[in-house]
Amino acid sequence: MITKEILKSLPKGVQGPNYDINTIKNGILHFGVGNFFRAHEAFYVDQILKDDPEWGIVGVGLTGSERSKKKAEEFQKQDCLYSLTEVAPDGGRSVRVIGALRDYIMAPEDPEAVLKHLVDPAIRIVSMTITEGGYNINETTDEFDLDNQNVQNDLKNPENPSTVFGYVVEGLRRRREAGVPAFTVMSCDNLRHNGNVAHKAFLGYAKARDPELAAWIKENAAFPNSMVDRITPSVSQEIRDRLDKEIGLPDDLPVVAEDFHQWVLEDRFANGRPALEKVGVQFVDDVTGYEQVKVRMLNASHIMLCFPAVLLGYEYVHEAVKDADLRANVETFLNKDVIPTIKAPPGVSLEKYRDSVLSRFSNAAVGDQTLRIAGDGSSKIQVFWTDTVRKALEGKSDIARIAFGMASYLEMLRGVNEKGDHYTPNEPTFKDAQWVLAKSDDFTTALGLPAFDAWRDLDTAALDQKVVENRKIIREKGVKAALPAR
Ligand code: CS2
Repeated sequence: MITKEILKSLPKGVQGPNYDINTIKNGILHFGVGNFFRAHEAFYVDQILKDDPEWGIVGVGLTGSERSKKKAEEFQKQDCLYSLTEVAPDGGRSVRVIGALRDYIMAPEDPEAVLKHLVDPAIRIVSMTITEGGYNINETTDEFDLDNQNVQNDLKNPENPSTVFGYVVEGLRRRREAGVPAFTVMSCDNLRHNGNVAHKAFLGYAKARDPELAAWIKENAAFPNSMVDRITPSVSQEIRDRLDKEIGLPDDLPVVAEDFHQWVLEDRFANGRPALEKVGVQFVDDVTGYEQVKVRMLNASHIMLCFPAVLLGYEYVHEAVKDADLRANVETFLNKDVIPTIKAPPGVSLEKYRDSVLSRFSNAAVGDQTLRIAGDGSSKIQVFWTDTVRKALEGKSDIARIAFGMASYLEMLRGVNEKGDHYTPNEPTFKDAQWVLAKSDDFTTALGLPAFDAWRDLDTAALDQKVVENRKIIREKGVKAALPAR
């Protein structure tokens, strides 16, 4: 267990906070304290606290599951401290203890504690990593989904919320009433225009609650777009134990990440911000080009690689990218389907970006899991592939690789690989109805899944037929037999 005490005698080679954690004040509240947030936003903020101790972070977990309870206890026990191990492709690593997270609240246990922070004038940014599918946008209408049961519950009982939308809007209502300036809502999810999506979601909820409040939020809060990047795998008990042993730091909450990290952020804050430019965050007027490159190249090829990789029985991403056939398929996908339809931001070479992505996937020390990448495929396909699929359907590229990717995804959802091993596919947005479609024996039925809704206004007959053909080949002859010609 890491504690404040241990900071005084960290093992050799482990860097501790270069500031006194007892002097840090909280200026950010963050929803969704996952590994990515801990290796990314908290890592950046940690480096500015010495000069600017006003920006400590209060973390909030929204679920009340047993797992979340355990995590909350671990955070409390460790004074919210944890180690971040950054690993380079050559195996070199550096370890630091991050102190930026200064408090952790499990929202269902103490909703008022969250609201108290949200109304505190010292909290000037509310950030979030709530996943690509977490913004409750209806795929068909492209609007905030007011029919969602949890949203309905919050609208009926707005002063005692349970969703992120309910919390943020109630916090802003109380600020308005108390004459406290609004905060910035900063989405750090891998979405195109994540700030605009957040704006749509929070304003959608606010309008349904009280149009006047919505107008005040629109006028006073800010929703900057950002591009966030750092590969951060899941950490198993086995990895925890290994890290403890190798580093000599007993940590119940370690995070591992690649050495690469990038954050491009629009400089549109309502109520001040930390001087993140001092620690490498790129502030730009318009993040669109950067997001497009990141999401359509890195994230899109991650799932193009990992859906078939799971079927082939590869556990790790670096193993999958070593498979010459899978790698070639991803390269062709990038070269023929993606790069020709992307406009690179000034100074960015898409060819170099492609090579760096493939080399990052090869980083064996990261040990990233194919099942982590394949998880929540439904939301990821919509966000990462839609533009590319639409271009293909408009005749700008071949549908072969997309069809293979879709077929691999659907076959992957069956939960059994080519070696006959079973695994549990993770689709957090699926209800029973989606699982019924996914598990149907009929190869066409699953084409009705929401993952593919975003291009249904176009003529998809040829694509759908190809997906069905690919599924048959995968089922009868295996994934490799279905790989498109290069
Ligand atoms: C991955 C991302 O989950 C995924 O599909 O592509 O988690 C990826 O590792 C990060 O976006 C890297 O920044």
